[in-house]
Amino acid sequence: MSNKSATATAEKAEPDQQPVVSRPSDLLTKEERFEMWMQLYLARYFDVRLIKEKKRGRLRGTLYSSHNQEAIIVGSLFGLKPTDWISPIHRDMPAFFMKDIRSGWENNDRIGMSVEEVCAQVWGKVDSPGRARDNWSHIGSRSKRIIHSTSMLAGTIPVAAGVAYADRLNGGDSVVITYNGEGSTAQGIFHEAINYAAVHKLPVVTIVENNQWAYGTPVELECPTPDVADRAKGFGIPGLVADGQDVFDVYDKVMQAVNHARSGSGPSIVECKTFRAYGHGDHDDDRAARYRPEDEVVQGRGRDPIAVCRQRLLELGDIGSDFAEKWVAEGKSASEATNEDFPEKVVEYLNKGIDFAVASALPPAEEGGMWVFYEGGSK
Ligand SMILES: Cc1ncc(C[n+]2csc(CCOP(=O)(O)OP(=O)(O)O)c2C)c(N)n1
Ligand SMILES: [Mg+2]
Repeated sequence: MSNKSATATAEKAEPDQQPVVSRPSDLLTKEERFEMWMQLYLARYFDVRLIKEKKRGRLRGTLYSSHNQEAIIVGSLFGLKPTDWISPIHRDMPAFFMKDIRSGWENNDRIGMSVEEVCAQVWGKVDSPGRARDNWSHIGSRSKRIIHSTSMLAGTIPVAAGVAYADRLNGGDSVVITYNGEGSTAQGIFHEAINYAAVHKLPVVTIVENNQWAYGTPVELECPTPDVADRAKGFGIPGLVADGQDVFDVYDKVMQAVNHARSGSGPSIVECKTFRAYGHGDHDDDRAARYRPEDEVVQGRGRDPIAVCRQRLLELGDIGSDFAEKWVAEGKSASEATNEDFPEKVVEYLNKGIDFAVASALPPAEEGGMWVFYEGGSK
């Protein structure tokens, strides 16, 4: 796993040569790096706040926490073109509203869902994309270029291959990013779909969020090779390993894969090594505390992506020491963290989404039987 510093490694250049830049993140500006840090807080706050809302009794349904895995969401989305496609899963709920957020948090024209829509989905309200048919990630949007999420592990990779193929036939240059837990990688469809993408050199980047646990199964009972990314060798495609706690390392590895895909060279697997902070869902938290050794959990939560990013910004001189004690959200569970641990902008942004969701109505009961079968028209 690469933990090298982000200092530019420009090789000694002849006067008439451009310096060789080895990492895409070396080209990020100070403002962009700071924006990535803010986005980490936003993803974390979404999680913290929803857990609080549920504890307060204002929210029902199962939550699938992305706590400790935010660098994967932010680092993978940050370098995409607005027109690229993504297929998030249960663990990536913030990705639905953070896709293309770089075009402006308040930009209504960006090609990603709004925080209001996503909160309405979580609350199961009429203004949600799923109109209360589900309260979590089973949503998508063709216009926002988000492939509908499914519960079938690895089930979106073949869809991603199809979307990529169609886009290529239509003369597009889109890349499709699929997100999967390491628990997806022993599924037959994982292999079939990546094989298909490799044979046809389709621009599909398969991200594996290796958080060490698939429900109650540890990764060593899921995958026999040291790195899940080793599976790429069988398809003749690149298999990259990123430090999933380091947003800049994730960005680097995903951008390498994205550039490879966009240039017509085909798919890649990017394994992001991380650790699942809680149970599979909050219904599993008590059990997870028993099937996972305590020291492993403490260690796994020990490198918080928010702190890793802050440290990097301090080293680079992007922020001063006054920021060292500001917004200390890292290492805090949802019950420990307060609004003061987060930038005001983040709290306000999410408040708008939650206020919208709470105020939104439940759908009329008559809708219950609708849209189960095809009723004509197209969407
Ligand atoms: C095809 C398929 N088989 C089994 C399941 C049941 N299932 C739901 S979650 C899960 C484990 C997922 O592990 P991982 O992908 O690592 O996700 P994480 O728990 O880390 O979010 C399983 C086996 C499923 N959803 N789909
Ligand atoms: Mg897992």
